[in-house]
Amino acid sequence: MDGGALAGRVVAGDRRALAQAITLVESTRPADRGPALDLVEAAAAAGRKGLRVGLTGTPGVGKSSFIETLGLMLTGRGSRVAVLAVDPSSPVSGGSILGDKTRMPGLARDPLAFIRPSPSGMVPGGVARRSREVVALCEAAGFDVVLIETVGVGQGEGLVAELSDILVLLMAPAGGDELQGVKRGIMERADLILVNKADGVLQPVAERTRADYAAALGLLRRRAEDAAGFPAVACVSAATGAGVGEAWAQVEALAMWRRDNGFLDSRRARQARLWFETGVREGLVAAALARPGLRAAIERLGAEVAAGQTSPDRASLQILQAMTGV
Ligand SMILES: Nc1nc2c(ncn2[C@@H]2O[C@H](COP(=O)(O)OP(=O)(O)OP(=O)(O)O)[C@@H](O)[C@H]2O)c(=O)[nH]1
Ligand SMILES: [Mg+2]
Repeated sequence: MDGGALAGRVVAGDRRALAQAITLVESTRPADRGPALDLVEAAAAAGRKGLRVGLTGTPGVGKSSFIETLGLMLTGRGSRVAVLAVDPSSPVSGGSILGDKTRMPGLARDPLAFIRPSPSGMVPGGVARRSREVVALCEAAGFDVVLIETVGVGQGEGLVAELSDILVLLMAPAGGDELQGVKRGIMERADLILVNKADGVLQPVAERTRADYAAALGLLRRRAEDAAGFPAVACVSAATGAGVGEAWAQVEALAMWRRDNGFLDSRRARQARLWFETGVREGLVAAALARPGLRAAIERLGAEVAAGQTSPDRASLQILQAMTGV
């Protein structure tokens, strides 16, 4: 396939071409990699930039519902919205429900929106690296906002942080004890924490949860790329739409501040470098493991280590010496 020609159709706004382009980028066939790289580079030459917003949170917290409500609000204003799902956790389970269109019935029918569910059957690192290319394709296709949904478990949140300009963490209303369970890492990376389901009987709980998080955030060190007042925390309801407009206003305010202060560019530059290094590292490991006999040697030494016949350090040194010849 001619990646350059496909890029032209993507940039011209051809949705079928975009879907095809994403399929090419997500392909695991080695022969597709060259055309995919041509495609991504040609598309990037259009120089279009959208706002990349990552959304993470535990399963069932309401990420898809929030995207539906927010997305419809944005398309209602004339913005073009792409929704991507990144699921680095389940190459084994196959199909993912992330980004399931049934959770976004309005957006799925909206001509200004484009929804791409999570690809299945890819290696964890591969999913995220390709997702970065998919985000870039959506921008080249003229989407003003790219919303990236990922489950906030395992590696998901760290990866989505490296895909997005702004990271939003959705939380459920919870009592004080459950608050302790929040992983510090994600609290430190989130730009905006939204306590979802602030409606009905859960509203007072949500408000208390918000106050708890606000207090916890106050203890965190501010990063250079945080505007005054960020990271911020607020209550929303994806179900009623309460607070969603205000939350988006905060996202936009932070994005504008970051843009004006050079942090959007520096953040993307840092991410590009990180993906490069990750690509090299993963490629080296894959190439090394493809060497004849190496996997078998690892298996054999692994069994010896487990049986206490040799130490883990001596065994790994043996493998490395065999590989590098020193
Ligand atoms: N009361 C209330 N329920 C909500 C709200 N948002 C989502 N829900 C419900 O929570 C459940 C999970 O919503 P989803 O949007 O699928 O959650 P998710 O985080 O995308 O879930 P996964 O993709 O499985 O990780 C559904 O039953 C929603 O109807 C809200 O604002 N208020
Ligand atoms: Mg979902």
